[in-house]
Amino acid sequence: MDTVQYLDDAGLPLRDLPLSTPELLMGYRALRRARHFDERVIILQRQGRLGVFPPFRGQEAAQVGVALALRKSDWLVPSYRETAAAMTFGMPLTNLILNWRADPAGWRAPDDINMIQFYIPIATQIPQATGIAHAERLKGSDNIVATFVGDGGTSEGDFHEGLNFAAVFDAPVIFMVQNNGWAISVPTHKQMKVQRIALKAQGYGIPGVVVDGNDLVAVWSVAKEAAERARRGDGPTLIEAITYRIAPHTSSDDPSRYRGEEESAVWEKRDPILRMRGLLEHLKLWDEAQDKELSEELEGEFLAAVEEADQAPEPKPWEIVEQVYAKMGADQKVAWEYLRGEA
Ligand SMILES: Cc1ncc(C[n+]2csc(CCOP(=O)(O)OP(=O)(O)O)c2C)c(N)n1
Repeated sequence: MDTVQYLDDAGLPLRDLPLSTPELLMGYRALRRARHFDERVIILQRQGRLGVFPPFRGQEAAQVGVALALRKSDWLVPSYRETAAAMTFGMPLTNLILNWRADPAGWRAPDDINMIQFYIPIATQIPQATGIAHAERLKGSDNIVATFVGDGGTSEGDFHEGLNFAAVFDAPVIFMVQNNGWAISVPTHKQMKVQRIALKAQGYGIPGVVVDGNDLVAVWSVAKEAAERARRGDGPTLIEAITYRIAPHTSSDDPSRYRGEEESAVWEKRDPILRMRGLLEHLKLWDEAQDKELSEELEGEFLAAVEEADQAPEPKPWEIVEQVYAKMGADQKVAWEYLRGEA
């Protein structure tokens, strides 16, 4: 299968670009904003001011490109690594910080943002994304759903069920697989026989596309096509973004236990942000002064979000079960009363 790519490793265009100048600039800002957040929250985590965090360094383009292809009324159904997609889709940074502090106040998206909370049990988001998409279709809307899963997640039964149902019912979903080479310590080739995850699409009778996941122009354009297809009622698309998890699996992981440094050094050279910056500089759209100004702006935004999160009231233990169902079920109520000390 061919890999869709627009930029070489230095960011020089390999062919005509399908994006406008304002889009290129917006894309670069979104990448930098995501990287800034990722770098800064790791420091908070090391200071004991954040819980376990799953970093996404190196995967910004694969996430941002999909989020930018969505409309405000669409849905984002992310897995735990998709903080970059969430913030680009509009999730406030304060919520994200509270979320990774395990504060339920950060779990729920504001009412005008159709994002479901980060899914931790692998691939459970897939059938749910399909269900939301199917429901939107039954309601007669043309809203679509974008969901994410890792290479490891594609080995789960939920992945199969969700894709099959979506294919059969033409559910408007973008299934974005970030093939980042590793499922914690298990390399992709040790857990599947197919050469390309996008080939799995054939088993469901839907299009499968392979894209250079570190090339924002490529990811965004492929996601736009998949979004248009879903919106006009032609069903789901499976996208495999070839990328790499430069960072540890989470803030608690030590990748030197299972992989060599040479591997990530190769991928550092394919950094999605440096490539996009290379492109903007080549097109004379960006310079050092603008970059410095952007860094200052991002730091200001980040510090304001931290301050707001720091002022949030201490979460109460029983809040942890309050958002499971809109109307509390019997088991949920028992847990809630127990945690409130009323049992
Ligand atoms: C159902 C389930 N089984 C096991 C785990 C433990 N677990 C957390 S992350 C992970 C690996 C996932 O790898 P991948 O899907 O490739 O995503 P990545 O972390 O690389 O983004 C596992 C097995 C879990 N969270 N849920």
